[in-house]
Amino acid sequence: MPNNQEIIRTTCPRDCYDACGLVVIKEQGAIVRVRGDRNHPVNRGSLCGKCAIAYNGVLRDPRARLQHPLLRSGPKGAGRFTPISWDDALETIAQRLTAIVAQRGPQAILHAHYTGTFARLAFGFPLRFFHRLGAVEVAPDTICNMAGQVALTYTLGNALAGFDPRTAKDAHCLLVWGANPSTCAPHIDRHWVHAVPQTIVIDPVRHKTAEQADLYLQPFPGSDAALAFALLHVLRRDGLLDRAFIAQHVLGWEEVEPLLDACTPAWGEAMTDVPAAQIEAAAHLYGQGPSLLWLGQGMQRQAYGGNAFRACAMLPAATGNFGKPGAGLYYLNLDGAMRGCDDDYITAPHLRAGPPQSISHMDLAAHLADPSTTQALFCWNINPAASNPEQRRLRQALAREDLFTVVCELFQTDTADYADIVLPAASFLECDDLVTSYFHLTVGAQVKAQDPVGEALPNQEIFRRLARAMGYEEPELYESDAAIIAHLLRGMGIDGGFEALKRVGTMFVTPEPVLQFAAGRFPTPSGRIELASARAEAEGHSWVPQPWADPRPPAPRLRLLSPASPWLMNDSFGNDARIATELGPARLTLHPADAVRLGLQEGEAAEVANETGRLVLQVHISEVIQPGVALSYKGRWPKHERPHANVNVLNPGTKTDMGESTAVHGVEVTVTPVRP
Ligand SMILES: Nc1nc2c(c(=O)[nH]1)N[C@H]1C(S)=C(S)[C@@H](COP(=O)(O)OP(=O)(O)OC[C@H]3O[C@@H](n4cnc5c(=O)[nH]c(N)nc54)[C@H](O)[C@@H]3O)O[C@H]1N2
Ligand SMILES: Nc1nc2c(c(=O)[nH]1)N[C@H]1C(S)=C(S)[C@@H](COP(=O)(O)OP(=O)(O)OC[C@H]3O[C@@H](n4cnc5c(=O)[nH]c(N)nc54)[C@H](O)[C@@H]3O)O[C@H]1N2
Ligand SMILES: [Mo]
Repeated sequence: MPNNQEIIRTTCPRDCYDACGLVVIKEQGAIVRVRGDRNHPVNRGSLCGKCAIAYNGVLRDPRARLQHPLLRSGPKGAGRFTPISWDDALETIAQRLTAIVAQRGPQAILHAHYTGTFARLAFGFPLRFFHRLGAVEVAPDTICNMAGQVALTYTLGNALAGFDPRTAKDAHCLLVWGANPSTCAPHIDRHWVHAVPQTIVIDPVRHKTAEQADLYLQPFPGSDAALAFALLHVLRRDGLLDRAFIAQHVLGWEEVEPLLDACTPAWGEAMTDVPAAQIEAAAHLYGQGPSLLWLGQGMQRQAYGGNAFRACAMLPAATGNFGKPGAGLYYLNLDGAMRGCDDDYITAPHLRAGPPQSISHMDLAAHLADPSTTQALFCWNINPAASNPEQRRLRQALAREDLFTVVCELFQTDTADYADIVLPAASFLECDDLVTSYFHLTVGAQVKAQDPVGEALPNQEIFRRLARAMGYEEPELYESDAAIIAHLLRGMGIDGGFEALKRVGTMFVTPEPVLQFAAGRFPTPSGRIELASARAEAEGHSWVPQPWADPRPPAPRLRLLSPASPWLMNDSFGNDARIATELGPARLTLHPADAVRLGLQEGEAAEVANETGRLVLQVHISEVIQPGVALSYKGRWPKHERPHANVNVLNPGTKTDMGESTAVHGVEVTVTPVRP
């Protein structure tokens, strides 16, 4: 190492399964390069293409970053602002919020946030402020994964404590169902997924992980519950059930079992388009066990995604794939208790005066359009003008002159264009924090590598200052980052605190793999796995999961999937010039048979439309999908597109059966050629 070089080891806090280790190289006090950390157990030195570009591009480019607080000086949405001081910005916000609270109560203030950064403090500390304020929260997970959480909570009692990935060394089979590790967890895909002897992928898109799987099943979107029942039919028929486990741990099997009679492989094929022979093969592979089941977030973004998740969760229950090495189900490892991470300490819910109040993201546009319910909107760690449904209606609502809007951001996003005041946030390279992966049971140090650009501040400091401007007195609102980090690491049993963690970068919180539900007790009301759920029934759902598949879109409509792009991180990095080159123009992938039927050729423009909106996309023809399905990636910045919109202009914001969550993969569209 040249002696003018300094190396800082840190952790990537993006909303990604990988939580990679990074090395920041500085020369003469300035960052010259960000690359992967060779010592990190997940990424082992490499870095995905998108972060390698953006962390050496737009994220560190002061001209691209917000550097000063801004006050709107043009019409809403025009993106015209003048710099103001932090004091003036915070004073203005405090005055407006105080006046709204006095006249209308805090329930007239909405705040929306998500996982722009997933670092523990930058993600959670601002909630202390909003709890004290009493604002209405736009329930964060309703834009992403809430249906699956509700379904798995009914069934297992805890949706957020999946198998420990380290148990894979004892697994015979991994079933990846409705997840795309090759894009969304690229290093886990490379080093973990394919280390299990047999892999099965079930996904309407033949992505890279599917391509490399031992067995790939391609169901029509929204038909997963039927597929789960057909798999169970074969498991039962061929003697692959664990009857002793069922008798001891499963509630409601006797009510599910009669439903299986009709769910033959031939029926399964008719319902899902998956050939009967593949259904049999998948059941046999999974049934041998020990088997791991990874349920993806993509799969539950369907109108009956909750029912599909309840149905899929029957597989490990019926085959006894819990409580032993190499077995289990994984959705999200977010339960703080798995690591001893005291999440409530970070967010301080006790600062709330009344019961929590929230709305679904699916209702955001409607709420914002209505002055009688909503007077102010605060967005932080989120870019709803790009990521939310009903994009056109949302933009109209955001243009409301009397809606006081504050956006706390790194960049001048589409959402920031509608702000009255923009607050510049520091990036993860500019402040200390902790990163916990939602896959591996690790904790990593996010280490400050440079001062924030311009006058930007970490989220935590912004909300400490705002609390002061509001005249709040609770000491929780002013606690330092260092004190919070030290408290959390003590809880996780990390000897030596942040300094010790910084030296290694990332640690596993327990030395040995944790066995999922090892004690054979499930945190449901009965203590058993509840296929039959009184809670589900009381909340308006079926008593047991049902062998349903969504009706196919009526011709000539196609089912539109808009999953993650390998080059974008949600909407983050959509403003990086090199990423834009990798992305090319916004495309719509069609199956060759649909392209012929629609009279469309590769590279031609097509209008994609439905009742909610329209978009012009460039046609790409590929057999990664089956006929009747179209594909266009999420995450482009609307303001960089012509017309000013991304794929969410087509999303009507339909709610899932459970959790008032997003059914974005249930969108239907017509596609027609655009010819001069
Ligand atoms: N069509 C379609 N739409 C979708 C989806 C889909 O599959 N299809 N997926 C949905 C899903 S799963 C999700 S999670 C959402 C995600 O949607 P968003 O949450 O809107 O997207 P992100 O890009 O994760 O983060 C939003 C912003 O956080 C900012 N940010 C990053 N770090 C910080 C920080 O430290 N402080 C502050 N204040 N801001 C920061 C980034 O600059 C970024 O603009 O999109 C949803 N939208
Ligand atoms: N590169 C990159 N990585 C990311 C993100 C990103 O935007 N870009 N986003 C992050 C976020 S916020 C999240 S939530 C995770 C998401 O992680 P994943 O859930 O793995 O990813 P998604 O792309 O949302 O969806 C996964 C798959 O669901 C499939 N799917 C859609 N409908 C159905 C269905 O009806 N049945 C079945 N079986 N499958 C279906 C899609 O075809 C897609 O391949 O990834 C994170 N990682
Ligand atoms: Mo997400």
